[in-house]
Amino acid sequence: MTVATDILALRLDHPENLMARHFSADYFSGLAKDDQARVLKIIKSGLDNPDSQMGAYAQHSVDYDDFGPLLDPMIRDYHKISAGVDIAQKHDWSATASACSLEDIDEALRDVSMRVRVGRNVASFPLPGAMTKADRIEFEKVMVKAFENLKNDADFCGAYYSLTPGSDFELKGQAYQTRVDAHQMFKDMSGDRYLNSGGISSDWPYGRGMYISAAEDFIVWVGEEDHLRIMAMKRGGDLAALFARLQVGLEKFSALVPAFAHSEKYGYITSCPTNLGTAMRASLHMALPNLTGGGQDLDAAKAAAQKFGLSVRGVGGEHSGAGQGGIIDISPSARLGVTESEIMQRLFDGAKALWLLETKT
Ligand code: DAR
Repeated sequence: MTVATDILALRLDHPENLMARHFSADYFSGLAKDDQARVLKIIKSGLDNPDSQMGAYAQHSVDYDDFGPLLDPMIRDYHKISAGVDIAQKHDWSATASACSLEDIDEALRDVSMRVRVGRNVASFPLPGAMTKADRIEFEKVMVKAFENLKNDADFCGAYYSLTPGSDFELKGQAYQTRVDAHQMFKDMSGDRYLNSGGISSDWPYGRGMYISAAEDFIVWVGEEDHLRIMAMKRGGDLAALFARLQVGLEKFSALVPAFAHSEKYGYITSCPTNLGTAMRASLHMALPNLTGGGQDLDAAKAAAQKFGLSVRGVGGEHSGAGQGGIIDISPSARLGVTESEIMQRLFDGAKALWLLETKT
């Protein structure tokens, strides 16, 4: 059996696997041997895990340009951008200057859990899937230097916790688990079969850690699916304040670290093509007991949310179920071809539409 025949079979059994859907045996066979080897690493996750949605993780920032005939159709399919439309990612945070509060929808939404994160990868390092253990340790050292500076900032002072065994900042055992349970630290990546196949969880837990502000409302993950996941979280309803917190923290942190991988076309370069563009995921938790059948039926909420460009997941992250009382995590699906301000507005509009559905049900 060849890769091409394996993928053809995969395409028939798993039509949702975008890598299998768009893989071209002719294109692949026309590549030089070393490029074929690079492509096999990029698509390994989709081959090993037939139930993949995208089925590929870039290994180097240049992969998106070097293997455009393979990756661009997958990216367009996922992000719903047709073949004839130019992709030219723009960035705009200006909406954070205007009021945008969930309380304007309903008083009952004045105290919800909100989070917004962006992925970033430093251009001078391989993407996480291709990093060696030495790369991961070196990368963390570069970030620790930046955090030493951030600690001196009145608004973002905090502490760094490392998962690297023997680190001066080592976080382990129950202290680690407490941070995971609080949704502040990421869980053990070595249990994720997709990330394992993509090389992203290699050398776990070396080179991994998190910076958290004293107020515990600004966090930087080091060494997760992207080099960095930079996030702000708040309880309340003030989406503009949440986004502004991230915007300022991101500006300050970005000034302390080497340049991020970015392209005119795809915006911020990420491991997973699903995160390209803004690389932003903005979400909030809403109790929708009617729409979720008391938390038993996430699919019903997913179907309702999809109409408003929202994706739904459980409150425990990707692949988790609804929480107590039908609490779910809602988030605008679009990352590429929309700006940061448009994502904030879509989250507000989507939350309003779902809330109206929930309260009239
Ligand atoms: N499991 C991979 C990733 C899908 C999107 N989620 C990310 N990137 N965390 C798949 O291709 O299904």
